[in-house]
Amino acid sequence: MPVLTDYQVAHYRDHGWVAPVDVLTADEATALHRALVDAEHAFPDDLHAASRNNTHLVLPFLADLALHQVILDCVGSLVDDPRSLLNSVLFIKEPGSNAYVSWHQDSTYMGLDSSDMVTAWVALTPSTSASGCVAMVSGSHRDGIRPHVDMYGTENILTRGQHVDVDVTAAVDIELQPGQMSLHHPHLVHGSRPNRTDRRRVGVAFQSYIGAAVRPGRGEHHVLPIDGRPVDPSFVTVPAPDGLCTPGGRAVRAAANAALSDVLYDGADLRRDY
Ligand SMILES: O=C(O)CCC(=O)C(=O)O
Repeated sequence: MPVLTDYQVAHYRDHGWVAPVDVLTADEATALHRALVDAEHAFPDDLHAASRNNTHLVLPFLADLALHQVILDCVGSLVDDPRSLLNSVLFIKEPGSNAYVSWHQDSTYMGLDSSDMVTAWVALTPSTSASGCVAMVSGSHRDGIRPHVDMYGTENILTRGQHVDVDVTAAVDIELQPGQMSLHHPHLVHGSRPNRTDRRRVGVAFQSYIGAAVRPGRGEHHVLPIDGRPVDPSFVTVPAPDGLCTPGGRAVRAAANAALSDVLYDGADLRRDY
């Protein structure tokens, strides 16, 4: 039975997002966050503020989350024949940090030929208005990709600090408890504000699950197959990690991140480390 109700699917089509969806129990999410913190301490060179892309390729517990059946079932209701996961990003805002994410549309720089994809953002700690949850501009996915300006900015944790100028007064704060997720369309304008609480705000964005008909528009894309079915050979398929930050996993992640950086920073004046 599909996890998303017809109402939720209709909400996604209409608004460009749907939330909250329960994926893990609060205890499971808290245990995952603890495992993440342990890994951050054990592997500081692999996991730090400028190294948060594609951690599911070196952390088996995040690969397991990426392939969680509830997430895959939801994705299957929103994407035509999903076959693979493109990337992941750990979006972490430390307590009281000014880190924010400028208003943007995900697929602007993703280098794919189609928007048949969806991002799943899973909260590992409370993501609230006070802690700088993701805010979505409902319905903004309907008019295609708008012009973006690269702003960078030291507190902006988005790669190019890309920014789109839209009226965000009606943006909806997507509050999530640990273990809940939101799903958003690649054309949806969204962003997030600083964390004004004394707790870490941690979310992992699986960005994005892509349909079987999607093809690279430019660059090389490394994808994790999600259910064993074939992925088009125009993509480079990568394995889930066989242990925590193993040499093999590190090599796979490094290649995926290098390719991702080439795609995301195509035509940019400045390339950041992430
Ligand atoms: O986590 C955030 O604050 C922003 C997330 C985001 O931009 C995304 O998932 O596409």
